[in-house]
Amino acid sequence: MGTRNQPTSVLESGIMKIRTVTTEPFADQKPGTSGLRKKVSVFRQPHYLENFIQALFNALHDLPTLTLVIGGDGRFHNRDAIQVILRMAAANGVGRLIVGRGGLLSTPAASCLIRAHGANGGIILSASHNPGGVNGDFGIKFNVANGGPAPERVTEEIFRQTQTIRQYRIIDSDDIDLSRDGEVRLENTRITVVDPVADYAALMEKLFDFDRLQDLLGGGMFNVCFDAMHAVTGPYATAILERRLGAMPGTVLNYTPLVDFGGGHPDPNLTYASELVEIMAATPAPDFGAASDGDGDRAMILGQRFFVSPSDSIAVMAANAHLVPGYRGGLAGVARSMPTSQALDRVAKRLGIDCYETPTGWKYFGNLLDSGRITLCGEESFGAGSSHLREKDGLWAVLFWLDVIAARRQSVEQIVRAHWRDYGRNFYTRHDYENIDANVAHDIVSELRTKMATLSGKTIGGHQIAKCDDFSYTDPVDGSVTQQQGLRILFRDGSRIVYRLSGTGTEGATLRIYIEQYVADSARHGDDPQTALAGLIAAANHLSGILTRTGRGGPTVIT
Ligand code: VG1
Ligand code: CO
Repeated sequence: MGTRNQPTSVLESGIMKIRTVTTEPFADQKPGTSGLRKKVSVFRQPHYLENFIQALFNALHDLPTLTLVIGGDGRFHNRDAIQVILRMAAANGVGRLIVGRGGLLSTPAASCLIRAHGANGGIILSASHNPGGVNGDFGIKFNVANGGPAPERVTEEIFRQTQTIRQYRIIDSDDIDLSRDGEVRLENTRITVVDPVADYAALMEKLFDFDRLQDLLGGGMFNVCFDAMHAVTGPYATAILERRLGAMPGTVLNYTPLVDFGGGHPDPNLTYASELVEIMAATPAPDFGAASDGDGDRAMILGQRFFVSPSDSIAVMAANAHLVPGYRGGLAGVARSMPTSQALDRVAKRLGIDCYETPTGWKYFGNLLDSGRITLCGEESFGAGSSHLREKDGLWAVLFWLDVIAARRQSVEQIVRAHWRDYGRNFYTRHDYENIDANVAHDIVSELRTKMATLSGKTIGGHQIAKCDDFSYTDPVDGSVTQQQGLRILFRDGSRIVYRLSGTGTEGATLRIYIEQYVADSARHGDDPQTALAGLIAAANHLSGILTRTGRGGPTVIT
């Protein structure tokens, strides 16, 4: 076993040593919306990574019986960090580690491997949609045995451990060779290096009609452009779209994962995925465009000169799920994060199923999926997923859309417009003010909170306010309560303004303003959302004083 690998011989020559290193706690190791995210320079401080990993191991029990999946999105520090984690896992006596070849795993593929191998959890090295490189961000997410992000009680326990940590354990050894599949032992820890794509691709084949997709993509009549943004989905999209389904070579752009994502910002939205946006805006353009984020759990869907709002995307997927083999049996229920538009609620109503409203972050969907209450769920931030995994899944969403297109033989735009005609249109936009002064951001939010107490009954932007609150969620499965998840102004006609501070940034603060208004009249469905929502946008800006308080001319990103 593992005889061809260097570490075995190191072990045999007996020069490995478990060291116990003395350390001091760092105050700032509290995981946010999706794991611990910091600047690379923060993570590279002596002991910083080690402290967090030891805190994680301290929060787990029976380490020798555990199997953990490990991989990352290939960003700067991925390579070094993974070696440290392997050495610490061995020093702590973790039973088995399943590692993606090259240290790579997309977030959905990690979730898939945890489930496929019955592992107890996984460590994903990623700061997702945040920029990478030596001056960029790094991150660590911990997933549990269902394959999903650790629930709050687990992240709280890890954080608690980081605050009292005094030592960590690590082994001195050479780097483990992660370039080839196979198995090695490091002390008592069995380390298996696996193909990062195989299990995931097999799962996709179970859910979608690959013959139909092959007809669509391999015929040369339907062109796809998938921008992997030099992040982790390149190998997945190339293997599945080009090699397996016969899409033209060159379908996948920027397919090599690079440590700095080629200097880009792997956040698939209209601002940062500008290369794809330009390609899809040209004449002629490919029939279908998509881009995914750093760790592959998000996807932006575009038609020819047509943008699909992520909230609409989830609603369209739910309404068409019966056309996709993996979902032919029907949807048990659906869920969306609170700021996501209510387009999904309309589909659920028509289908006669429940639609749950959760706080932002995938961890809140876990219990609903595990208990069989829901089959499909999503967020306005370009994340959609289903019971096939416990993470949002970018390439899955792309395959889902393509399978629906293959079944309906209609363009992206035709499908979305037909959906609006059928259900009405929930006009939606999100304005992000990135990297604003943290004190200013907190002042804005606390003043809004005070102001909101006096707003109910008033009319702003031409809409009468029914109620204002700070969103709070009680999990229907375990009864856990999560508070202060976003300030909501709810209007009588169903329109909404929501203010929320991001929990994934690493610099200053990011204020997100979410605005929604339902329009039944199909004559207005072609309007530009910024125009259709102008009244509410102006009201939201005025109420928060965002422009004057920050001195900004407008949002950093408009979705
Ligand atoms: C953002 C999104 C949220 C998503 C989270 C993680 O969080 O709004 O919907 O679940 O990122 O996505 P926040 O707190 O910045 O709004 V990923 O793809 O960065 O792991
Ligand atoms: Co992501």
